[in-house]
Amino acid sequence: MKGVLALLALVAAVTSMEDFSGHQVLRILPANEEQVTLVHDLESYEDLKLDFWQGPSRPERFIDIRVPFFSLQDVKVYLESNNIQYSIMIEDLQTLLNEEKRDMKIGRAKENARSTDTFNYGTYHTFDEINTFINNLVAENPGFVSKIQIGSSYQGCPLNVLKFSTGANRPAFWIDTGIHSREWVTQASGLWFAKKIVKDYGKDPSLTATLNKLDIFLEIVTNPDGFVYTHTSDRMWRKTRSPNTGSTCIGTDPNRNWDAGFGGGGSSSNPCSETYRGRAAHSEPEVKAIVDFVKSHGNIKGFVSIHSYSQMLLYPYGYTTVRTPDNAELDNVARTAVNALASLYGTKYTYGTIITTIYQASGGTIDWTYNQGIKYSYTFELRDTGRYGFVLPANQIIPTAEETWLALTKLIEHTRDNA
Ligand code: BHK
Ligand code: ZN
Repeated sequence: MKGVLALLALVAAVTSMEDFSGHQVLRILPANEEQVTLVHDLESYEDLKLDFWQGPSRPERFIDIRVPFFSLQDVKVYLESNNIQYSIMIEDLQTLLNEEKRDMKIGRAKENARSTDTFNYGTYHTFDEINTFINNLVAENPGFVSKIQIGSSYQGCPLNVLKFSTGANRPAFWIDTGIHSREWVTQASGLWFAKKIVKDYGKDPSLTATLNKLDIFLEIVTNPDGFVYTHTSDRMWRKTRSPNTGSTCIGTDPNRNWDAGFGGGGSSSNPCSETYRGRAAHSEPEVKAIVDFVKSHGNIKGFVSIHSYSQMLLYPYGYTTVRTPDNAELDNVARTAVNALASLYGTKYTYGTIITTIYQASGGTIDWTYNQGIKYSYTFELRDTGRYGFVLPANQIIPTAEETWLALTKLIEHTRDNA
């Protein structure tokens, strides 16, 4: 009986994963304001179950939308009858996800997760595997690396932050990855950064100088509930997993939940939207934990929040077109950083303010940190530019982390030398 139940539970677990067979990702290129509006109107047809991977758009700027199989004909007819240009970026999303799953199995077979030396950085990992990695890294580097729990997620997962420190009470640099759970290359890069810091300290003169002046904080799984959900139920989950009163839709966009232009343009009041801002600023425990940590620390000088995809390096603001008083400096540092990034594999990044480079977004992380006085506040959008989007093949994890580290290093060095 027990065996039968276990088997049933297993079957249920296996079959509860969302199936994306026949789902396509379309890249749409509106030619003018009228077409932009027409594309955005698609969002109001909730029955189509569209998932805007990138957007909103503006004329001549593409927008990527995941379209379920059952809506494909309707959407394509709509676009064609309105003469809106589009192309198919991903023919069948499930095919990519099957490859991803297979690569994870191969990747796991190729690692010994008992040590961070034999850990496989070139594969995707689960929340449990990442927590084991964190514990191992701390155990291997006593007196240098520690784990701080800054809070708990809505579902009670620990919000773990790695602290790299060689002395007491230093000013600090913060890095977070995975605040949007489906952006898997970011958490994977975070793991690589953690090991890179440990390997280079005492060997690389610049990082050594940095850690003799600054502490580094790194939150790898910033949205654990969402992350677990991407592994168990829906690979394309972006938001938190907190319920919303009066709606059956789950989750808040943790990058619209901060108290910086909260509720403004580029955020939604609809709990079913992927950019739902939440019932109030800092309503999400995952956000509130960072807010409390930043405030109580009181001496964070640089803050980088890492997303994917689009290959961009962004700085404030996202909620307003008003330039910050530090615009020229932030722009110069961004240029230096993206040039360093490109020097390794030629990967091209654009850079600029959030609102001019990507789109208006209110309640975003780095607008809040900047307004708190953290001048060097940046957001990355890592690889790629849309060929694979959120399903970046695992063989790109290490190259992505390596090149991003070069840019991150520029941001950290500038913070070290100027803050
Ligand atoms: C980045 C920083 C601040 C505000 C918006 C963004 C763009 C980001 C978003 O929240 O809409 C795009 C995204 O998730 C894909 O990483
Ligand atoms: Zn994101």
